[in-house]
Amino acid sequence: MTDTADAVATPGSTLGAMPPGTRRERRRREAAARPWWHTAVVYQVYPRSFSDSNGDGIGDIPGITSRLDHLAELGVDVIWLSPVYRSPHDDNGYDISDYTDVDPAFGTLADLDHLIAEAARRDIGIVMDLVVNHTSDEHEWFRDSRSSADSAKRDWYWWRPARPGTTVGEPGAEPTNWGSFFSGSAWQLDEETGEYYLHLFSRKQPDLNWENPEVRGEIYSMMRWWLKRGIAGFRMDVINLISKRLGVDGVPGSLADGAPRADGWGNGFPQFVDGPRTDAFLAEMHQQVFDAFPGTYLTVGETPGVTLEQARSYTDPANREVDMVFQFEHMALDAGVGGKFDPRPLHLPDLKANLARWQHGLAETGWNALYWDNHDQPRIVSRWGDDGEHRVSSAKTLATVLHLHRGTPYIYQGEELGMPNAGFTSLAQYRDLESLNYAADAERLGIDEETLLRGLAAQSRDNARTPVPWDASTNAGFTTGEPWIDMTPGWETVNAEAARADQGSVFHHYRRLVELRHDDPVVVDGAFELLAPEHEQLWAFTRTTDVARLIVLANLSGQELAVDLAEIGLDGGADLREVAVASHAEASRPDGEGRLVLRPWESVVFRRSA
Ligand code: TEU
Ligand code: CA
Repeated sequence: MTDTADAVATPGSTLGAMPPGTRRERRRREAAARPWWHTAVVYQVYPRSFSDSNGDGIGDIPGITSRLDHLAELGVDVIWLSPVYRSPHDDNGYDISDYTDVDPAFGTLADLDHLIAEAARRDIGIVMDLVVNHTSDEHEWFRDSRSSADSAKRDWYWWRPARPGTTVGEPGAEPTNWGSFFSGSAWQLDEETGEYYLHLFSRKQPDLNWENPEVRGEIYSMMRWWLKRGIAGFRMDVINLISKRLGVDGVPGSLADGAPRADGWGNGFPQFVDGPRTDAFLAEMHQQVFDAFPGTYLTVGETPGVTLEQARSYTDPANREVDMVFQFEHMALDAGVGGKFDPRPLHLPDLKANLARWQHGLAETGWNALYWDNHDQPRIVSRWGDDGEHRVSSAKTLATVLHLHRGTPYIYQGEELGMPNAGFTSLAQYRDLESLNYAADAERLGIDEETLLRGLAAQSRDNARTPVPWDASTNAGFTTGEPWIDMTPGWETVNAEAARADQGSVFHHYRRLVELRHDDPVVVDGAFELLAPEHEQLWAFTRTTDVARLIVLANLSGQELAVDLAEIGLDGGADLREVAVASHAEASRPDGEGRLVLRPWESVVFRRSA
């Protein structure tokens, strides 16, 4: 695929020079001081479930464009668009068969250009999802690669013969014992050529071989092609899995087995997470794609299993790799011995300690990406909040503590409405490949139906993938057809129209948090300090610059909580008066003795000059 690099357009540039005073013009001013994405807030759209414009029950790009005013009112700066590329949708688009075309289910390239232009008119950039650890098995590259062992593209993927001393196709003949992320082996036998190909995710998602420079070259030119269309950057799918550890047993190109997992397959993480050439590949990508446009684009790597040290290396501006990464340590804090579908209660001090460690770990070098929700995680208000009596205040308080941490916050569609989990009660309601594969494996693992349904109800990715409720009309205005997946109950009252009309709603709380990040440098730059780390209900921390200090006090329980401010290291607590943002209309304030009583799930952020 050839391209002329110099023709790259400035993100959303169809509108030419920016009128003074626009957010982007302010960003240009601030860019001198810091990268624009330090003050940005990103909103993730999962196209399949956002808004359907043609009544086929599947969300699409014109549907997204029709809802841009909702995002403009929320004040977000960037939309992260989950994949809309041509795809057989085995994994809802994370299995791409053509990187430079839009899937008809979502619309056309012209629809996407229109979305980019309409978003730019509202000062919103579009970040695309880059899924290049693997392609679809229906991508022409893989069709060519599997066509014969002598294919010129054979080495574009990971092909291996059966394990020595075994019979092809027999259990145990897989080249390594690695298990896939989606249950079962990570290897699939190709009957035609009698060899196995690697797929860390589904069989229809064969891994690309990044060791091959031709593969990397094709990917970089594809990325430059998208930059020309005026996008604002990339979210990079499982980007720390692209370098596999080779020859650990001294045999060139060999791949080593992993220690047994709960499901009996091997844990290959040590062989493909943060592999030996990941930094080099990311640096080469930056040099080939972004170097010519310093400070223009936002790049965020999705990096399951990443360590803090490795994240600091990936996000160190001096290394010119990526701007930030999504870490997953906090997302595993409620996983039991049986894994994610064996949930256990969260111990709040663990969560506070984890985020604090990443705050301090990337304080000098690197930058955090902050999130509770995305299309792979259950909804936070049900997971670690209270989606019953205290749904609104717990959603607000969870938003406050996340958005007041240092880093770039990500809001997932519906999170700004305080949407709860899907509440599915039967297996038939689930659509997600990971959940269905796990369910299919449950019997072998001795998991009974009731335990399975409980685990899925708590942790399935489908909890995040039900349609966004826009109003109280049929199917909450998501579609005039039959939704591809069931609606989350309660949409008659929990919907965007109702939330925008109610100043006390979760929506307007998120709008205020976005505003605070845009207007108050302490939110962006303030040094982070956790208070009362062992407290099991209170989440308290400060953000301090030489100008001012923000004091965040949040009650993450359904009971009233009395806090002695001096006891948690807040001297002069009694004079905390100025409230920057609060979960309740009438924010609780300290009494004369510096004692503060917080209502269930109440949070208050005080501001005082340094
Ligand atoms: O997710 C990678 C990833 O880490 C998740 O699969 C995660 O392990 C799992 O969902 C948690 O249970 C990315 C995409 O975000 C996901 O939607 C894709 O399915 C996956 O990569 C493969 O592209
Ligand atoms: Ca549609």
